[in-house]
Amino acid sequence: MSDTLPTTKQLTDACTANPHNPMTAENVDQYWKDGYTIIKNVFAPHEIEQMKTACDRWKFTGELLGRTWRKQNTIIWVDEEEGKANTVRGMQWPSYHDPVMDHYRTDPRLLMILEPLIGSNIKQVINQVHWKKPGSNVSWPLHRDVRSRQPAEDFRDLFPSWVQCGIAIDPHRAENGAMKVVPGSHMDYEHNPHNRDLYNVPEYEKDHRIKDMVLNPGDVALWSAYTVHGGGYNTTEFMDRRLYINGFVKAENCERGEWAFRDGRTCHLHGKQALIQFNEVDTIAEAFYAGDRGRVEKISD
Ligand SMILES: O=C(O)CCC(=O)C(=O)O
Repeated sequence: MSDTLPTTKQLTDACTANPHNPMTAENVDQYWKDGYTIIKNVFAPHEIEQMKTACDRWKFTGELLGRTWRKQNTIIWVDEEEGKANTVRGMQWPSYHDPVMDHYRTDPRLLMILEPLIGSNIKQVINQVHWKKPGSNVSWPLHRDVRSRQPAEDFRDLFPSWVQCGIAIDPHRAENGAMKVVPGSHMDYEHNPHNRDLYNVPEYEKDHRIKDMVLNPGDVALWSAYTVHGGGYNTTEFMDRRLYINGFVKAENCERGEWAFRDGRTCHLHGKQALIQFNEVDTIAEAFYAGDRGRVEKISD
């Protein structure tokens, strides 16, 4: 594999320069070696309360809308099942309309976590919430996120340039549908974004390396574009499972996305929306229900 990874000295220097950095050299090392890492206790309980309330407001908005709805880059995915109540299962880009979600997507602690991996000029392509309602039929079959970094030409040198960050809002345990991860799976094949065989990989269910990504509220999980992961079902009766996901990329290697940090400074969202995953962002300005336009708005990651 031709990707250039940082040396151990570079990793240690990057993390020890600031003693308050929640990202340790061990985290950085584990991220490159295993394809994922978990940084404990990044966000405090009162901050998680704010995110929880913001997520709940969006879920309620989705319930009021009742069907999958989009306004430019912002989309709320609502699953409709015959004879059952509709389920709000995810949304993208709440941050255009929500100062709490915008605040946390650009939190300086995220920059401290990201900088040793992808530097301090960073764009954002994913700003997403996943809900797993207790007892719902919602799961994420095992996959690699490279499947969604399309068109591949717009994401150069994806593996060392891209990091996905999941902020746990609820406890994540096997029984409420915690994400599963396959450590080392990012090194199983050559990093070829055009190789569709890498995208959806249910066969990894039987891989001996698979484990639950056990998280507590406020923990941040990182995984790479080539790390196999996915999520099971929430089989609990009462425990929700909210996950706030932000996907970041080295700005110089990506043609898409909103700025998150420029020369290490926070960039808030304003003005014209950037091209991210909704290719008509410049031509369809109004809000619409996907069904009314015969559009298939498949949930993506
Ligand atoms: O929410 C989950 O459990 C899985 C998330 C996931 O697999 C993804 O965002 O790619």
